[in-house]
Amino acid sequence: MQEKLRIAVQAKGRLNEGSLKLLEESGIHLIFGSRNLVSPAKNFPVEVLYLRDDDIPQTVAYGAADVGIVGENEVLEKKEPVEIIKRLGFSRCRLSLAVPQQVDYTGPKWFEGKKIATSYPGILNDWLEKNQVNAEIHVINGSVEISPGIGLADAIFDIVSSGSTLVTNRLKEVEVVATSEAVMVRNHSLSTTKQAILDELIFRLESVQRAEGKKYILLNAPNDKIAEISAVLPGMKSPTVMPLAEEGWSSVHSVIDENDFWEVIGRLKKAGAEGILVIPIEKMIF
Ligand code: PRT
Ligand code: ZN
Repeated sequence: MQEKLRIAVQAKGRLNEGSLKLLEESGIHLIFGSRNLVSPAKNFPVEVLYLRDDDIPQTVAYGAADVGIVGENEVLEKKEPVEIIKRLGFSRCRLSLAVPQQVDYTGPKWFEGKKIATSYPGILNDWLEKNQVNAEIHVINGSVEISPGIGLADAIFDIVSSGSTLVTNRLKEVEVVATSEAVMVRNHSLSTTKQAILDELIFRLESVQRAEGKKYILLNAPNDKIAEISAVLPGMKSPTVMPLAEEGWSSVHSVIDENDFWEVIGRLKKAGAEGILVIPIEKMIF
């Protein structure tokens, strides 16, 4: 039987959907059984192992999985010897210290002698040491944000995304200690076969990532305007220009960035472009 690359993903929670979507977009179609712990893929030598996110760094470090998709915060916290090979751009958040809104925060020294509730004692401890602050770390799993309100702690150190949980609990963010996003981690020693599968997987992921935020644009233009229009279109190389059946007109194709989209469209119209079509791009391979 052919060797398979085993990928650990979160079984359920915030990372699950993004992780599976990324694999799907990379052409890895999983076969889901009922209550299966492992899903093989239909057409690619990988299998997916479902775990709690907290267990992913260790599972990859010990080699029970070869690769994992996990929040960077868990990698930072667990300090397992895994290597981050790709930043995946979803589940972005930050790890911050927050204090009750009425506190007059003066800087890191405010935390001296205080009690801080968190599920991330390792990262917090590093920050306290770096800032030479002695504080008491109170480890709790879940509902960290309610601790100051019920008198369990003076402050919290937790994940913040929109910030609304802090507001609801009358807390304010005072220090951003780390930022995080979903990352792909790998075990240090993979067999040659597994390494080759991983290389192919990374190649596919990069093709998908490259296409994100990019649009394919087609437009018609009179031949004497093509130079001006081409100057507006950055594209991958120079735009593709093809003659139309109608004499003196061409069709121009290129790739544009979604961020510059409306500005580019405006300039193209001004330069004489007509019949502009914009199409999503699934993958980009150079
Ligand atoms: O069961 P398992 O252990 O696998 O899951 P879990 O409950 O530990 O993790 P889960 O699914 O909640 O989160 C998985 C990962 O998503 C985290 O490790 C982060 O990398 C990332 N992530 C991104 C977040 C958030 N955004 C987030 N907002 N994880 C948690 N939150 C929570 C946070 O703890 C706080 O309670 O949401 C609240 C804050 O959100 P805002 O938007 O109100 O600021
Ligand atoms: Zn967890």
